[in-house]
Amino acid sequence: MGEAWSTVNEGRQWRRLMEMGEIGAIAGPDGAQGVNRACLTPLDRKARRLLISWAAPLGLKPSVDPLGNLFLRQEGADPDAAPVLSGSHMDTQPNGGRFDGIYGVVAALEAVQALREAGVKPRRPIEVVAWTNEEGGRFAPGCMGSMAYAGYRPADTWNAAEDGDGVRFAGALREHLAAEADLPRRPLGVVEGPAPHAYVEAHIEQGPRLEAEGKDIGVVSGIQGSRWFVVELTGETAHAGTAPLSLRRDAVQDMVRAVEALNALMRDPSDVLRFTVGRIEVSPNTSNSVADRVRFTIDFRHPSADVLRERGDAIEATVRGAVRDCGVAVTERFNAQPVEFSPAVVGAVERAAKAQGLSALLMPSGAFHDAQFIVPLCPTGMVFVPCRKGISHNPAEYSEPAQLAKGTRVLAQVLAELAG
Ligand code: HGY
Ligand code: MN
Ligand code: MN
Repeated sequence: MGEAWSTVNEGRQWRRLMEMGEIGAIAGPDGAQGVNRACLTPLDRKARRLLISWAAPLGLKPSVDPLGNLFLRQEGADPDAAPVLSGSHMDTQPNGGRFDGIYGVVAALEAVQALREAGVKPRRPIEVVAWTNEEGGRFAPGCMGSMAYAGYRPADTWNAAEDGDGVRFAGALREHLAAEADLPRRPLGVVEGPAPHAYVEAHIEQGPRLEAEGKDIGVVSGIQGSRWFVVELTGETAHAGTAPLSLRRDAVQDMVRAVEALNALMRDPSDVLRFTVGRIEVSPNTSNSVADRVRFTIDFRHPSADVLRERGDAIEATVRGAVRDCGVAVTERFNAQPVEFSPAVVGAVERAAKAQGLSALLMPSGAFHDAQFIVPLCPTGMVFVPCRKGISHNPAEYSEPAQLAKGTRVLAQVLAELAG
């Protein structure tokens, strides 16, 4: 089996990643090149067609489910056996990099192609998967495709979610499916179809540890929990030059009070807890009118389910206690509990790295991934590769061709083992 992974082709994988990076390319600071490729857009569909064109000569059959999740299936010796799934997402942050998500999809295709070229004929089918809307950048929350696939939420849960232009998720999905009407359809995940035998996702670490500790491979033990909220404050607009401060109902001032109070709630001297207010919308958003509406997001994460529950459940009361003049609405948008990956897959990743003479670090993931929602369905795990200075969600995101190939060789060996 050792030679199976050696046919992973570093150059081919790198060229494919660079070609994908041209679809939605953006210029970042200091000459960095990033990607802005939101889900369910023409750019997203252009990238999917490119992926399908690489898979076609290998005889992989494309299919799309009701959430737009894209599958490329390689039949196994036993076509009735539950498939092994491997992939990630193709959508990016608006100010994203060339590796987050897409690396896991391209690596899964490369691993399947390498196993074919090594003459490996797995017993189980292997399906390369690209999940819809992992990032949650255009439509919140993230992981809609994998959550619906896993039956974690009904498929229509997010129909009313709107993007910055007021386009609803349901409309964007309908347009997307219509544009891909030529592709075969398949039922929605385990809601309507068979559970996979196992799932493995390759991804850049999106943190600094592997590079700092000089390790080739991250053997991912699990993923911390994430909770997303939206806070809406409703005050009263007024003339900036005439309205006395004592009479104002200023939504921005109340937002400041709320964020200050949340900072106190989320204080963590050990710096394990993650708390981010990353998106703020103000109206009327002019310099000489008092703001009557503010909507801001909360992204709160922690590895402990207890901390996630205790502090997360205190968010609404903390905001209400701090706001002085405005109406308050707090809505939870996303709740991903911490997960531990299965020893079967974690062990397979560890063994493959060892067999290939690669240094490895057992570590949790700070970023969430589609794998988080597949855990309840089947043995699930991830393979991390280092990225430069841990930079991600930033055009400067970068990983070396050789590092990415090492991750793909480990993935190929794990897939060969799981697919029998
Ligand atoms: O936000 C996350 O953790 C993921 O990278 N979308
Ligand atoms: Mn990702
Ligand atoms: Mn991401």
